[in-house]
Amino acid sequence: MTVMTFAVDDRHFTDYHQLGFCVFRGLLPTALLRDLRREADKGRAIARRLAGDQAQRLQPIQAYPELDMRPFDDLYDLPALRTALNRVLGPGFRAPVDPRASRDLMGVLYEPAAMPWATCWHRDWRDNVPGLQLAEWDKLQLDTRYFNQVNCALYDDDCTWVVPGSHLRRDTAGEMHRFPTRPIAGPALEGLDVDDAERACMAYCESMPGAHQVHLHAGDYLLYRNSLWHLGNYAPYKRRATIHDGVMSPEFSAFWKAPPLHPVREDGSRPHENPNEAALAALAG
Ligand SMILES: O=C(O)CCC(=O)C(=O)O
Ligand SMILES: [Fe+2]
Repeated sequence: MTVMTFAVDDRHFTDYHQLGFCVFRGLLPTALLRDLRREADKGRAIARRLAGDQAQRLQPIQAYPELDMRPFDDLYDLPALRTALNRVLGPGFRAPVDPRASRDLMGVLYEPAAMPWATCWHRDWRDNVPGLQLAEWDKLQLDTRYFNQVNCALYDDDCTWVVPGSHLRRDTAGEMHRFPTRPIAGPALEGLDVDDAERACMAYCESMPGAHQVHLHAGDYLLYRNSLWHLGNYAPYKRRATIHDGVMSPEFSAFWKAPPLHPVREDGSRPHENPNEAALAALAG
């Protein structure tokens, strides 16, 4: 049996624009998958040495000379990937997409060694960068030169959950009521053993209206808008090595390097805006 080779089509374009994500199924050739696994598995040991048992990422990988960057560069140079990114993102970028423009960001996501864990539900930047000027994020939410993120799975990966279509709109009443305050609370795991923590994380994932679990197979490439509601849910027994990257335009690179933050206050913090303060007050009547 030969492995099917990936080719982009209209479905990827419509999924990305309508749902906020699309999957390039089986993008990685087997030889490249093998080389990437070898380097990513070395990276897991480095991440745990540096950050302990609960380490969940190593980023940027180019900062670790022990890792051979060649397979990661081979991924960037895959003709099928360039073609696909340009088909899906090219019109919005108004210029050819340069996959390597994110080389200084590319990382790898790993499973924690000891305890289950889930990130909070969030839209990146808006909810997880305290101090961001949300009016600026609002202006860019629909601009496809910004907020493009990648999870490329080297092992089967069902950690990522999304709310399809949420990248196109503001929060629904159900979403606002589920997470009325900032910072957004993650699952309550304090004092739980490994099994209870796993169940609590899953209940948290499912508690979001419209939540959808993304299932990636080894070699799949997920392109998504990190402006949609999403999270990562991790169990120690689910081996994970997923390349985590952006697709950077010059505009998004500039935003990343100097995000629009509120000025620092006297106490050294920046105001963490609640995007729904006015809407929640209006709903409460
Ligand atoms: O682990 C994942 O797939 C998602 C991670 C994530 O959302 C984040 O790091 O902001
Ligand atoms: Fe995120």
